[in-house]
Amino acid sequence: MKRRTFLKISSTALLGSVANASGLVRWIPRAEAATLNKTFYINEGYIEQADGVDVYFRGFSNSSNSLNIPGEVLVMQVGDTINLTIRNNLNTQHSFVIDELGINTNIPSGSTKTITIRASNPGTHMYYDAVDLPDNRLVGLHGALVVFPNGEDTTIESGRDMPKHEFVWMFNDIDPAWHTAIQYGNNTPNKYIPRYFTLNGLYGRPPGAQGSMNSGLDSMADKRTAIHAHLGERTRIRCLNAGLAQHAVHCHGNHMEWLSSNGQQREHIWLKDIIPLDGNGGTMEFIFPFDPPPDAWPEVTNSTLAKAKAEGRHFAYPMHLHDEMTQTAGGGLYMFGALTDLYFESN
Ligand SMILES: [Cu+2]
Repeated sequence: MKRRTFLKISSTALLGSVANASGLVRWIPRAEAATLNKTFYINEGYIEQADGVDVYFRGFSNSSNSLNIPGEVLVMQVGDTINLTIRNNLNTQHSFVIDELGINTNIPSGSTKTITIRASNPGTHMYYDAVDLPDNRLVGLHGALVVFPNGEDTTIESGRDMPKHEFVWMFNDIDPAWHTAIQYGNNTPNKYIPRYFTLNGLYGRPPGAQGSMNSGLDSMADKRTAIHAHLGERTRIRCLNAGLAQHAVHCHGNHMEWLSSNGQQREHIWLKDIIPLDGNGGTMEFIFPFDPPPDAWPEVTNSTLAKAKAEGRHFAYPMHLHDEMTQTAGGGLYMFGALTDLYFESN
């Protein structure tokens, strides 16, 4: 039997291992379609959680000795082809699935498969392993595919101008007892009790919490998750939920422009302070406009932002979840869960 590749990822090592894993999406539109090549490795290992506990994960990773949770965001534009090669380093069978694109490929233990990805419409999709659904998706075998319009189209799906910044927020919830059962091939417990809630695999320990602002562990210190933008720099955030819990995504500072849920464009764009995100593979997209927050005092203007910067302060507003379970997280992790900050930057 093949030797298992087993990784122990500490919070410091994690920083390197998630370098391209999540968050900020950079994309320069092209007039010509392209063929892109990418390789993932299905690996397993332990990741230290915000409270110091090691939890077992599997991930679509960027090398044989890394563990990426979630997998790197795959980015393409309509007309492109991605040839994705996946090597399964584990002694269990896995798969690669994107429901909306009709992709479902089995990858037996120790084998390598190449999958061709093409998309005819812009959108946000989850890729995941559907073996023993939802088990392998929950233990980390998931990531996002972002499809942009072809390079000549400067509008987003709702007919608005392309935003200045693009981010992916991948949510997950983690019941360590389930992870352990899946690791050993045992039946999962009857009850699912998530103890950890993550955003792009990271925690939301706020500044001041013991050990916080570690960029390998805390989303607020991660520039691919916490959002930094100037006034007026409209930012699209594509939320995906690999976990089972439904969420209520709440932003401070500005109302959000609700673009879509589960791939369905909304006919009318509502301004909302809370938007639902379905569990079990749900998606939701919104624009955070980075307008001056109404009624804020001091007012948020380029001059108050410059003054704050000179004094070493910043204007940041939180995104957190308005669902009870993510706040209590099994009773022990209040507000260390899936939250991050939106920073208004000075020019
Ligand atoms: Cu709040």
